[in-house]
Amino acid sequence: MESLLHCILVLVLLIASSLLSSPPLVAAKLSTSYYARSCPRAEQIVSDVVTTKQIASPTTGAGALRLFFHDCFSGGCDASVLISSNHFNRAERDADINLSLPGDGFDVVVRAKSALELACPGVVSCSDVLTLATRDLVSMVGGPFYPVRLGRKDSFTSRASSALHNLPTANMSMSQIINIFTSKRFSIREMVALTGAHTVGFSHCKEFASSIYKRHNRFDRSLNPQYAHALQKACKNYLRDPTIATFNDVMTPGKFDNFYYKNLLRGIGLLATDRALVADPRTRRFVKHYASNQTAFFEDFARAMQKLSMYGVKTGRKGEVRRRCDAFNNLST
Ligand code: HEM
Ligand SMILES: *[C@@H]1O[C@H](CO)[C@@H](O)[C@H](O)[C@H]1NC(C)=O
Ligand SMILES: *[C@@H]1O[C@H](CO)[C@@H](O)[C@H](O)[C@H]1NC(C)=O
Ligand SMILES: CC(=O)N[C@H]1CO[C@H](CO)[C@@H](O)[C@@H]1O
Repeated sequence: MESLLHCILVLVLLIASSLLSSPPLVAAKLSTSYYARSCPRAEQIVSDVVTTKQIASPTTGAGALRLFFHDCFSGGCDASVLISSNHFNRAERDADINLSLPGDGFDVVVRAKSALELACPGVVSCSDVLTLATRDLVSMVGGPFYPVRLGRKDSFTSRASSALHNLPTANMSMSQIINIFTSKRFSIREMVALTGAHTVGFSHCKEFASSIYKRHNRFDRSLNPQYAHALQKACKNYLRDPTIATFNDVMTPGKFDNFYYKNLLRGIGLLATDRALVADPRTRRFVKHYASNQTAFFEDFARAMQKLSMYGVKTGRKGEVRRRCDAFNNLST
């Protein structure tokens, strides 16, 4: 009798603790060995394709990382961002905010998926491909390697409006950005760590042009004047040529490291929202922490990416394994 009570107590505690840890039910269904039987070489296949692609096109890593963030934040990591628009539906990737998402990020997913379809047709979801490709690319450009759980299903929907409501933009206030993250249960610290992704990749001039010219005869106080001059030069013709873009991290543009934070402390943050991370007392201490200790940044970034990769994940009948990443299996939906 006593042992039965004990068992029940343990069971209740187990259930309670699984409910408290987030996100409990979905996390239980995903696992690092999800494809161990159905497609044992899945991770290797993705890794091979990603390596070849990144060597040929070094902008791939940043492109995929941003794509992954956008996919997860607009309605969960479910490959909804990969769907092409048609006559009936404006898909997520065609929301205005997505216009600048670079082709290489999409391309690496399509290539990895094609290779997987040859080895194990219809088995590995596009959302898992994007998750794995992003993880591999981050470590390939110098960032931390972290294990990811697999078994995501791909979405049945993709709507442009979802991206517009869920993604941060460079003209938002720090309070608005914090709200976006905390409403999805990401802490301020996790937000600062994830935004360290801006240690790689590019931004187009229109995303920061409004702050690089003098107003009332002086520069924005958060911006290093020499840096502002260099940006003015780089962006001189951006209205005529909107494809002009500059590095997010001018010091080590292609390397995943903590120079993004070091730069911020010296007034060489590119986007207004990057510089606001130093100006705002809610975020400044995390910037200083990561600027002074890359290991601390990598640990927090890896943990936050694992959490991001579980956000809004669909399992079971809530999704499908798409045959092509840019289209639903049932084309009439
Ligand atoms: C905190 C709020 C954030 C804002 C306001 C923001 C905004 C932006 C903007 C405006 C660009 C330039 C896009 C372009 O001109 O093409 C950009 C680039 C980028 N963002 Fe963010 N971002 C944020 C957070 C994040 C997070 C959390 C990640 C990933 C975990 C991320 C990853 C990237 C990457 C990798 C690029 C470079 C893309 C490329 O080179 O193709 N960003 N971001
Ligand atoms: C803020 O930026 C977004 C995307 O870059 C743009 O669509 C929007 O019009 C901007 N909003 C304001 C108020 O400038
Ligand atoms: C840097 O951070 C790591 C991980 O949090 C920690 O173990 C290490 O002691 C820190 N190093 C310094 C010099 O503070
Ligand atoms: C990368 C990508 O898919 N860009 C698309 C964004 O939206 C425009 C217009 O809707 C498309 O032409 C692009 O291909």
